[in-house]
Amino acid sequence: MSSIARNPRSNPGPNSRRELGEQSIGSYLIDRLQDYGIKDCFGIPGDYVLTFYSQLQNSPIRMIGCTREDCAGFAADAYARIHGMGAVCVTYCVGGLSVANSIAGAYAEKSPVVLLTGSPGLNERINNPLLHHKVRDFRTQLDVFEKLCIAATELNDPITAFSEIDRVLDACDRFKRPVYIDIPRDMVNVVPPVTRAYRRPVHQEDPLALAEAIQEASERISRAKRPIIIAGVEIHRFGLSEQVIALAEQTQIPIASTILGKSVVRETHPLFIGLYEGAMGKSEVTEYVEESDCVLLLGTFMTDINLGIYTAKLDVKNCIYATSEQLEISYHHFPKVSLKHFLEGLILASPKPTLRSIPADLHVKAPVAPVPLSNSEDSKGLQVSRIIAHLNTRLDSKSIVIADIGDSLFAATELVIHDSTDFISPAYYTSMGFSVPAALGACVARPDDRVVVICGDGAFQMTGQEISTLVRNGYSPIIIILDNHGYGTERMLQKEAWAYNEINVWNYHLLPAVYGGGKGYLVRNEAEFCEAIDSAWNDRSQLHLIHAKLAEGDASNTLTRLAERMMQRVE
Ligand SMILES: Cc1ncc(C[n+]2csc(CCOP(=O)(O)OP(=O)(O)O)c2C)c(N)n1
Ligand SMILES: [Mg+2]
Repeated sequence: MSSIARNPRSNPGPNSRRELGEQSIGSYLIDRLQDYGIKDCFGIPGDYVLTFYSQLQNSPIRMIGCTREDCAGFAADAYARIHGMGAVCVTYCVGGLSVANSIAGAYAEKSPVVLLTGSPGLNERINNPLLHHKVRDFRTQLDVFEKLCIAATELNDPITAFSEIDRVLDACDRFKRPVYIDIPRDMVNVVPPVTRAYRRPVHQEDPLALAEAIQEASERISRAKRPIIIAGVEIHRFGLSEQVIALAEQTQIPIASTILGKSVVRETHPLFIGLYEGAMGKSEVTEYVEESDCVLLLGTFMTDINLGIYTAKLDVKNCIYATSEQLEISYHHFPKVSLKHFLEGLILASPKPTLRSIPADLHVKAPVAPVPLSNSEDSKGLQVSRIIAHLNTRLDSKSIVIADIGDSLFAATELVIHDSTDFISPAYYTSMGFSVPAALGACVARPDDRVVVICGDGAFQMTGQEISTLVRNGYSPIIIILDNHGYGTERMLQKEAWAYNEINVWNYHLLPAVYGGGKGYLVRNEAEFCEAIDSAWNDRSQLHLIHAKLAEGDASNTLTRLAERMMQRVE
């Protein structure tokens, strides 16, 4: 996973400020985006945002045109997860409302995305005319994004515009959630009669609560005979991997992770024992975690998927639950304590729990190349678990794996993420179609890394056309489409074989010809897959699209276990 060292910024102030009456609202916004390390912006223009688009185009920020606004949103989300903050710029309502689902996902999974949008000029709104793209009234789009973002503003007043930009960008950085900035088109070039001396906001913390929390947590950890750390996605978002590893190494407490937090610590670390997913996960990991008398949940979201559809059995009285939003130790709540300061305080307090040994079957081993299947085994057809086993041996610290929703995600949990490989997936919000546009965001954020996408055929049919933008910009990701002619995950949740879970089967491997670049492969067995992945891995000159036709009824072990749990709820 990207270490914070690769994150270029953290709550910076402006580099330089101009004199009173010299800077327009649009230009100030562009400066401030760059202060937060934003170098690229995804989107699609439209007349209400053209003036601002032209300003962006003339700035050092690189504009990346996408095929759809929701794709631009997913790309910005992945860019933000890797780079620290991302941006998407779209036009009023037709663009904004198309990107709403991507922004909702960024909110749910804490990804700091700035949504920039234009809107009708204030002078055009007099007498409430029926201007194109308007829905109910001129505020409709703002109203929607006030619900989907941590902060939202319409820059409709020159006097407050600069401070509004600062307020909203600060919130994005602080809460790692998306924000919304709307510039009416006649405000972009307005030069406010003010200068803005940016002041870093002071976040209220309570040192007494912090000291008491550290003392209580430290005493509990020292008394523990079977402690465990469960590291969640916030550890990555807030750049705290080093602190979690330091705490684990100092106390020798074993570490598990959640699906959403997969790869927040390198999975070949000797203290790492695997993913904790309640009854959905490997039973050895589940038992080891649930037998604990002191569970440190660090930056973990208690979501249904993370907790194996709520099959996790964690006793609150044994838990220390620390996130950026709350700190609970057993039944005690500690307000105004920052996750970072809590972790740093615990490291200083240096608690000494009983050493907990890790059974041999929980030691995560570095992957070894799978033995090729015998002819009789291979006659079953291509299995997703075998694809994952082969991929496992290819990944290194320059790989970024992006898994879509469906068996792509469940099977990918079997990957061992080593060194600082990134693993990105919308594992909580679970919106299909994330992976291909997210690959664009990842390629833009880290062009030297190798991006590997694992995507179901259903998910691919939603947003796969973003391959076009990848080709246009000369990127070379490897995209593996798992073709089971439909919604395999949904099929597993129902006993009957419903036609609505079937989809039209495409010749995915022929798409590079349509998009004007890249190489396609059709693979039907393991030998063909190995040949294709060899060829793809060795060629960085173009995009590779591997159309993997799976054996009929194939599913990963994780999906099989999950389906059993979910069926009990769905039916
Ligand atoms: C945008 C969106 N629409 C619908 C769903 C519901 N859903 C979850 S998994 C799934 C099927 C996924 O099919 P595919 O991408 O082919 O992956 P598979 O399950 O076959 O591995 C559906 C429709 C969703 N999660 N997201
Ligand atoms: Mg499918």
